[in-house]
Amino acid sequence: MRFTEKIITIERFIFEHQPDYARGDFTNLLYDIAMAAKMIANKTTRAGLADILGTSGATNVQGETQQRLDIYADQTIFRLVDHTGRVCVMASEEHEDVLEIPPEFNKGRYVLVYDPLDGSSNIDVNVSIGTVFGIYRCVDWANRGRVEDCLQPGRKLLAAGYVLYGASTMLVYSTGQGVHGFTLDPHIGEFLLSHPDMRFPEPKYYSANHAYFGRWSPEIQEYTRWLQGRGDYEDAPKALSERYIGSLVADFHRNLLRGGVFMYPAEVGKPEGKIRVLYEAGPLAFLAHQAGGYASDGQQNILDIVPQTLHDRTPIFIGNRHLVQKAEEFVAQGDTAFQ
Ligand code: AHM
Ligand code: MG
Repeated sequence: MRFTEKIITIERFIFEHQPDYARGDFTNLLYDIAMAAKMIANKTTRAGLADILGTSGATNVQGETQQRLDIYADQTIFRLVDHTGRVCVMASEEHEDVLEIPPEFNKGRYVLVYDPLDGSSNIDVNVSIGTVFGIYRCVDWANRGRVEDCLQPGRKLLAAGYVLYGASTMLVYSTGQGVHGFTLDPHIGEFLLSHPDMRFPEPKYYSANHAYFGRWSPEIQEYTRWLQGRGDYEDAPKALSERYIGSLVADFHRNLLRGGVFMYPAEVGKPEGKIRVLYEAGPLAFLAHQAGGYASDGQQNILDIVPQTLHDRTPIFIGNRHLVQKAEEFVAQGDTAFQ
């Protein structure tokens, strides 16, 4: 009997597929993120027990203080990485300023940006949520550890990925050599390669919060009709079905597996949209590109946006390349001040 399906742990995969420039630090930083993912997953699966064991900030029956999950996720990532000598600075969506490396620890060459737990409206209702991360190299070794190290365009990312806390926990990442997905086996505590070389297939879905339809520009409204296969368009796609979770990681992940486009466009009075350039749009744009897709703010490639501040936002269209390019065509027909 011959077993053909290999079982490949994330550790082995990262080690065997590390980019040429990667020395131990880069590879170990990815391990650290995988470890953080396991620790956060361990809490998210118990989230519903908070009411029984004690609510946030309260002391539970075991005498432990319950923490909000997003704060736990934020601190877990920081505490796993700050003392390793691998990064010189971090930035988290949860903090206004950069997270400096404590003076007693060495500063490495890498920069970690992350959204510890995205999809805040879904945290307390047992709906999928996610962690998003990106890794850059510092811009100036001699002065490493400044905000400038974080304010780099997505095009400069060395690696990016996300963790999806869903029916199972998945870690999906890329170091610029394709996108690879791993599923956590909770019984042995290992991420195992389950989705090698992920590419957007022919699209099935589009994802948008239709409650905002009235706040979108006429061109974006028309774009949604195009996605639905309505109107008189020769190049209309096969009518797409709508799916929207309200957790960017989960919406992106589904569209990556099934094909489709996610959009959170500009709105009247909210031209910047909602999604953060540094912690959400940039890393996911990097993954989309690696999976044969594309991400745009409606006018330019998200990967070209240089964030001016840590918390800049951007409109976003992300998914199958031709669907995103079509969004750009519609946007170009309108008033560019209002996409
Ligand atoms: P958050 O960072 O406060 O969690 O917000 C980001 C989330 C995304 O995950 C999701 O795509 C979007 O907000 C949903 O927003 P809305 O509820 O306006 O549709
Ligand atoms: Mg977020």
